[in-house]
Amino acid sequence: MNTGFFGDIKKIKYEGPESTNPLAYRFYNPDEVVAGKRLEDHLRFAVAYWHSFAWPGGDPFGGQTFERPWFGDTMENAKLKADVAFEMFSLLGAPYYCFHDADVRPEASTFAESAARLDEIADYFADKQKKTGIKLLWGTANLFSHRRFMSGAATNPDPDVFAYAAATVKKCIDVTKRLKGENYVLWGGREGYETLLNTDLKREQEQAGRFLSLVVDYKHRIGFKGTILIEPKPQEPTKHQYDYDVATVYGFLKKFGLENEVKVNIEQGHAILAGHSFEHELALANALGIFGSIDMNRNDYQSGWDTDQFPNNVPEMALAYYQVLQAGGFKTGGTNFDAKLRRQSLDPQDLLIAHIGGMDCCARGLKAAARMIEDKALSGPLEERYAGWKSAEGKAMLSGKRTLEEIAERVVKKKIEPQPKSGRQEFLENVVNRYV
Ligand code: XUL
Ligand code: CO
Repeated sequence: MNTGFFGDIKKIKYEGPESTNPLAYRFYNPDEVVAGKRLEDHLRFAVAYWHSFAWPGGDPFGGQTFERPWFGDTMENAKLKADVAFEMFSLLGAPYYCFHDADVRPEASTFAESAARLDEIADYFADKQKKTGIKLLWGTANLFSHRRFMSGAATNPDPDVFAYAAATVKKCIDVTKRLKGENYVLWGGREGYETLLNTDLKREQEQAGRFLSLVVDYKHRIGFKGTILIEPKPQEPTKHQYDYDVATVYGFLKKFGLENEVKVNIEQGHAILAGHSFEHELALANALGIFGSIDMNRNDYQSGWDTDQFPNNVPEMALAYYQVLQAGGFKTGGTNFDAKLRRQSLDPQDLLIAHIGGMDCCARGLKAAARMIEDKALSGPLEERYAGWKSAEGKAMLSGKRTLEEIAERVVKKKIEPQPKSGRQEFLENVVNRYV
């Protein structure tokens, strides 16, 4: 059944860089082979259910701007929403989608009834996945919108909330597994605090560690093969969030012995809020062995909150996908558009155009990154910069074969006086600009 929401728009096709058709891809040709792999298999695009289908267009100063025929709290609404969602995934040729429980079914008055509704929608999704070939990149639980979670989910002072959150995550992992989801995400929107005056920070960290251990343990017990991902974010909604950035998450995973079990889902906008560049977070996750997936959006660089805009900056994307490719590309992860329209973008077409632009921008970035790698445009100069470490003495110092005294003795004996060398930053920036 066609809902007619997108009128007579046909499946979006690749028309090449010269096309002026706003409903066509100019750079994303899913079948194009780049660095030995189809673009579709490199990028693994996913549409985020919440922004495109559940968000009403509100901001802190005003409510709903979007009028959607599925807005409302009934299961009929939820099914219409699913119909339109899968229509959009198909029109875009997006191979994946992602959702929270709260995005897809109306909340009921009891936990059991809410869970039954989620099952009913999961059946509906399973059927649509089978018919369209569209897959679930990840599932997750919304443990931050309802007022019961206002003081945290796993890190709540009330153990009943911890239990309720645990039951919710169990249910959402079950549903994710049933829908063959390739990952399960935990974003701790309320796992943090507003003021230390009412917060036992040490206890809350222990609660978060216990919660994650329970989740990992459950995943293995039911044989869920997907990756568990934590999504770092420094603040918003809570002032201080425990999963601040990649480095903080890694420290947390180490403390609880989970660094080989859990990876990170890195969001561009969250990196910016943490005072990092996206590529910094990606490079660090790769260096620490916890790179998993990305949430693709861009933040406004001036406003200081999470604006979740569709990406449109090719040089930024090139540097980001450079890191993704350096990490060996996505395994179970992918590129999830955790991005929303501006609240004045009312038309159904706007939803398509936003994703088309984002997908094109990512494709351009990835292609530029692949060319930089092929030409060793950055890795060549990098290798040269560290070449001294290939010397016998460099290797001996690094592998622990020299004591501090021996190193000091050699500096005196060999009269070592290091000569500074240019870091060539401007040269390298110009090199990147040749590719984008
Ligand atoms: C919030 C955010 C979430 C997570 C999933 O900033 O990014 O949508 O991606 O809960
Ligand atoms: Co996100």
